[in-house]
Amino acid sequence: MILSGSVRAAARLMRDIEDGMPGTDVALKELYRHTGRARVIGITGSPGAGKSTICDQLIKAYRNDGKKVGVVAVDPSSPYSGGALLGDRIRMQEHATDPGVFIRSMATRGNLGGLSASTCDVIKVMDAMGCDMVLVETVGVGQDEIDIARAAHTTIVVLIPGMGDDIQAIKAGLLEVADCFVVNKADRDGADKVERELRVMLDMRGARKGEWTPPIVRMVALKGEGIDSLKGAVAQHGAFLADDTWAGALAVQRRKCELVEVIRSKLRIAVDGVIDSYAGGIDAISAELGPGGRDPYSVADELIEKAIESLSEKK
Ligand SMILES: Nc1nc2c(ncn2[C@@H]2O[C@H](COP(=O)(O)OP(=O)(O)OP(=O)(O)O)[C@@H](O)[C@H]2O)c(=O)[nH]1
Ligand SMILES: [Mg+2]
Repeated sequence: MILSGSVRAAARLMRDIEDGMPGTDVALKELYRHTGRARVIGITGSPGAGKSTICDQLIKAYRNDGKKVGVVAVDPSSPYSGGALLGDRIRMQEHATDPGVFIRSMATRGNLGGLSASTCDVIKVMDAMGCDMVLVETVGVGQDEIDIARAAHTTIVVLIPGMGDDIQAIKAGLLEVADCFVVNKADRDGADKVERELRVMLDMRGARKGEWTPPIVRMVALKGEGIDSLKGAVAQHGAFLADDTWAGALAVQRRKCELVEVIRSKLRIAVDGVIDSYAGGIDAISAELGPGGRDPYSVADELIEKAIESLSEKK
């Protein structure tokens, strides 16, 4: 159904993945063979940096090329109803009626197996649906977001002027996952300074031979300025990834992350299931713990053992 382009079937599966419904595995196993065509582009950066505005510009640019575009907006904190867009994404809604654009929002709600695992699954569905490009917007704060960035082929890190010392903290975590930097809001003072600081950091790291050096693209996303350079940088990185000397190793690296995610997610769901089957759940189990009672190590062993039993029963 999804392979033949049924948007409703795909939307339902993506909602089930978000809600952590059992049984999505069956569909994903089927779909997997049909994935691998889409280019996945992560867009990350601090809140309000202009990620959605950049996404919007990229959607326009790729649609002009006749490409099908999927967008996954990952919002780690604010709760909102499934499929609904955050206020700031109203701009993207102009694409909502375009049959070549699919937009999904992911919230932590219901993501039993972890946000990054379910985001990866949603990306796969969009890939199998025939999306040429999948844009994934995340707020670059936590480990989840960094894991999601790793799942992308190309990760764009968005910085803005006036971040002060924050830039150091943000860059430290994101430098290693960045394939391209955007200095957005270049219409404001301080864009030069951010760019200079970035160059110093990149120079300090030093380019190892044959390694990719992330380009720095200046943008005024609100006006669409710099979008062609960004598109060019993404295309260049794509060509680099396709280079024989790197393609194999990078693909294995990405698949390794993927496998670890799936293992973690399955275990987490299984253990949660076992805990839920106890009357009183985790609180009741924890109440038995303490120096005079049971120790957490044995209890954890017991829960994990039961979880593994439940997994083999499911087969
Ligand atoms: N001056 C200026 N403002 C911009 C530019 N790009 C985006 N903005 C504004 O910055 C604000 C935040 O933009 P968004 O695209 O929503 O930023 P975001 O990173 O997606 O924000 P969150 O998803 O909330 O983290 C909006 O008011 C935009 O209009 C720019 O190039 N220059
Ligand atoms: Mg946004």
